[in-house]
Amino acid sequence: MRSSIYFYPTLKETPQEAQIASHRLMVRTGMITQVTSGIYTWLPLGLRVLKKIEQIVREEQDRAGSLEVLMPTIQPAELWEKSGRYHDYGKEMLRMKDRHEREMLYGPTAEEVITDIFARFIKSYRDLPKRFYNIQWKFRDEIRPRFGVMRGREFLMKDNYSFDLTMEGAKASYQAMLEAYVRTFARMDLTAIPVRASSGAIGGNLSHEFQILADTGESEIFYDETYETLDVTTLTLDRLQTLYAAADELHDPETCPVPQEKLKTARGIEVGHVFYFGTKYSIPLGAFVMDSEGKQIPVEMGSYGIGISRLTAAIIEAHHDEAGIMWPESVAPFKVGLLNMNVKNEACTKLCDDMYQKLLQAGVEVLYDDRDRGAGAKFADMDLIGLPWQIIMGPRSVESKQCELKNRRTGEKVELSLEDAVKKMGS
Ligand code: P5A
Repeated sequence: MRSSIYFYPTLKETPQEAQIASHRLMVRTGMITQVTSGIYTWLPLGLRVLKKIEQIVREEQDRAGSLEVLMPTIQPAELWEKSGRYHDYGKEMLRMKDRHEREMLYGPTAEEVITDIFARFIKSYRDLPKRFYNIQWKFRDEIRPRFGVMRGREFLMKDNYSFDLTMEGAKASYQAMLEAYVRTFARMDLTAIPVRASSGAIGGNLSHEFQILADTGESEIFYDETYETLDVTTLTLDRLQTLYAAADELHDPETCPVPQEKLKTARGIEVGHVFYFGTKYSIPLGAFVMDSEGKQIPVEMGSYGIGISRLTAAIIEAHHDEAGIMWPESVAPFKVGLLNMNVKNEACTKLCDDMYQKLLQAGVEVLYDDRDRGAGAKFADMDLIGLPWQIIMGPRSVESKQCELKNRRTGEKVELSLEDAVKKMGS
């Protein structure tokens, strides 16, 4: 992509309304722009990141044996009356009426919709287990939307729903999702620790939040120091049950089993939340299957969320410095920025144009800064938007056929031939 035709309105100044680094950087790089409180437009650069995160989440959900569906954003109140949540959900739910005066809502989550689908199509234990997931916009009329997309009113969520015949089966589904989550966050260079949580409006008695440790996190978490040496990649639900880590609302200093000197406290960003709630929705919504003896059994369910739009901000909280963002390669909007330091020099521009074509041919995602701007502004912009690599070329490259390759994270710079730079970026 050529910068001259792209759209990423970068800002030098810190926007006043933004209190945390990720919000400031998302606004300053032109990734998002607010439409109204808690509601944003994703501009081209931000959308590329959102799509990459979404794709990683999707791949790991598929790998864990889940089936993707796309449920609507608008739901009928009727389904929520059946589950009993329509009145309980209160002001967080955005309610509306259609032209026939039927009560509708913008879905804050989709337990009712998916359970109703299950009830209509699946009748036998032979069809279990089943896991369906959905990547769709949700709306919650939060009292205090803040920190940009970190706590929005409209936000993108991955929500998975598991259906099993028995409680053991449901626990296996829960375990499969724990594993999928650890893999998902690791692919984004994030360490998210699962902590016990209350299940709030979703319900049930077993629930974990995945928290990324960050000073700007909204939740306070308390955990046993052994957590810090834990290998989360081999974490099982049983092991998790024996360890103490709790979010603020569940932590009671009186009953906490961890001695004071071993108890750590930190702030965290909740990027995922998993729940086991048994038959809370299957009974009222009629999701029963016939077991091997012909008996009608209500299915055992769980639901598993990931805040996809929140993750863009959480990744920035974990990966930035004073100059800007430092994207992990897996979610970077482009892998490399190509900087033409003198667009007025015809030979230099021709060489850069060729380099751009070669990078594209090698399948490299490249943002080519071909704008007529000063060197300082170009460097600052490229550091700000934080692509993992920068290839810097100027009139000297015409003679030498060399460029400078800079690693955004380490700041390390090497001189190498144009050919080698293409090879390195393409591999
Ligand atoms: C699990 C999937 C649920 O809604 N039902 C379906 C369950 N869980 S949850 O914890 O309420 O939300 C799941 C994740 O969504 C993100 N999230 C938000 N992101 C941005 N702005 C918000 N206002 C917001 N609310 C929730 C979080 O990452 C949360 O873990």
